This record gives sequence, C-alpha cells and structure tokens, in this order.
Amino acid sequence: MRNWLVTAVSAVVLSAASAAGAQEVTLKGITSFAEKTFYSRAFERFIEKVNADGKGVIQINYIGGPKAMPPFEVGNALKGGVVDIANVTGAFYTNLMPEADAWKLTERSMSEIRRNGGYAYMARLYDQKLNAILLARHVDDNPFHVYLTKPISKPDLTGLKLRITPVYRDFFQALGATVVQTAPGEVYTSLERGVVDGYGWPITGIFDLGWHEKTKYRVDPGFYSAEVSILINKATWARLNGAQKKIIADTAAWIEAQAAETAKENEKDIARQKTAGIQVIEFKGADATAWRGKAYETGWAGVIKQSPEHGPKIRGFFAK
Ligand code: 173
Repeated sequence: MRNWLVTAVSAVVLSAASAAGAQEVTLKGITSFAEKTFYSRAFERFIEKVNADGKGVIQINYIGGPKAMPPFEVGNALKGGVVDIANVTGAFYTNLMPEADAWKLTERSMSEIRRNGGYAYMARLYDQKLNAILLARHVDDNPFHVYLTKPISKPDLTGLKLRITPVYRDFFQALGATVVQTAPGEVYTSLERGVVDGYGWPITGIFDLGWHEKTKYRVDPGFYSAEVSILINKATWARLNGAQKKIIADTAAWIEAQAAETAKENEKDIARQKTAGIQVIEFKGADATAWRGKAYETGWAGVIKQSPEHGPKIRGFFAK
C-alpha cells in the first residue's frame, strides 16, 4: 500500500514537472565579451526583453562572459550545445567556420544582405559548420582602428608588434607588423608589459577595460565594419515551440534594427579618446587610400585563401 502510494505520488509530481517544462524552457546564454561592456550590452538588452516578454514561455539564463568561458571557445560550445545562445564575433570561431570572418568586410547593410541572398548563403554555412543560426547582427557601421604606444608616419607597420585576432592578421602582416593573437582580456597586460606596441580594436570600447591608460595614438582612417551577432544552436531552435520561437525571432529583429543606434556611440568614443589625450595619426589623400585599400585587398584575399569555394561568392554579396 505504502509503496503504491509513493509510486503514484511521484508519478503525479513527475508529470506535473514535465508539463511545466513543456510550458517554459530556459536557454543557457553566453557572451564572448566581458559582461556589461560595449559589445555585450545589446545582448544583455536582448536577454532582458526575452525574459520580460517570455515569462512562463521562454527564459535565458545568462551565464556571463570570458570569466565563464574563453572567447575563442564559444563557437565550440555553441556547436556542441553546451550553450544554447551566444553573443560572439566571427573572428572568434574561424577554427570552425573561416567564412564568418568575412562579416567584417560588409559594405552593405544587414537588411540589404538579408534581401540580396547573402544571409541565406551564410545561413547554409552556419548550419553545416557551426550547427547554428545567426539570429541578429547587432554591431555594424563600427570601424576598426590601429591603436599604438609609438607613432608611425606612413602606412607602414614594419618593426611593430601588434595584438590581433583573425580580423587584422592579413592586413597588419602585409604592412610589415609582427602579430600576436590574444583575447580582449589579455590586451591590458600585454600593453603594460610592453609585449605589444599596439592593438587592433574597433572605435568603441577601449575604455571598458582601461586600455586608454596605455594607448598613445589612434590611426585614422578606420577600416572594415565590426560584427557582433547573437547565434542559437540549431537543435535548441528545433526544440522550441511556435510561441517560443516567435519571442526569440521578434526580439532578434528588434535588436538587429538597433545596430544603427550602436553606431551612434562611435562619435561619443571619438570625443572621449580625444579628452583622454589619445593623439590621432591621420593619413590623408593617397596615404589614406593606400591604407584602406590595403585593408580590403588583404582582407578579401585572406577570406578567399581560407575558403576558395565560398569566399568569392560571399564577396559578391557583401562588397560594393
Ligand atoms: O579585436 C577583437 O577582439 C575583435 O576581433 C573584435 C571583433 C568585433 C568587435 C570587437 C572586437
């Protein structure tokens, strides 16, 4: 009698628990940039909105940033389903999908790339290589720059040792630099110890981790367009019901539409860098053309070398 009762009660508890589970699903979310810093902020707004709109339907459990997982591991974790949803840039998972680094070379808006077939082309690669779906690019119109501790006078990086990710490798090497790849979390100590003479980074965010203290110069003009996107594991997506998918898809569209807002931050950081005493080394005329020309020429050559099959097609969708 007693055994029967225990069995019956646990059966009821179990079925109640699984019914509740069918109602609300909780996804694990990770960011490859430090929490609450510039490149994580849009993802954090995305999570807040999903959690507000998704009460009783879908929630995201924010695991955090590089303290929880090294940035260059995020692609693997997403592919394997260790995390469900990730905030990450293509340069951090080129080990799995070299073509993802091509987002930096877009000269068209995301809405245009979604219309011209470029998004669909990339979506197939995300499906095959990363087991993932790119939900939203929330950073665009945000150029990269070279930041230095020593001045240069022409578009030549010979003799300089620079911190990179795959974003900058081909460009900086073509101009004679020695390069060392590090996660953003290692930039400050690399500068402090004099291991590097500078680093590649976009126009925004150098104050987040204190790099302005160690930065003397910014080189203008900038080049490329930084990309940071929210990705979801494909199997996770497939498990969601219609209501859950709708909340994720609507919030993704909402955050991608705000990429233009993010670009407004560029001007704020330019002003802040000036106030902080960072001097601008500005190439003009033929030097500026050579600098930017070299960036795009070496950038596309790198993508095409990494992916001779897809690189040229991606260029057709992304470039002007
Ligand atoms: O420099 C980097 O770490 C990098 O590749 C990147 C990409 C997008 C946004 C910010 C940094």
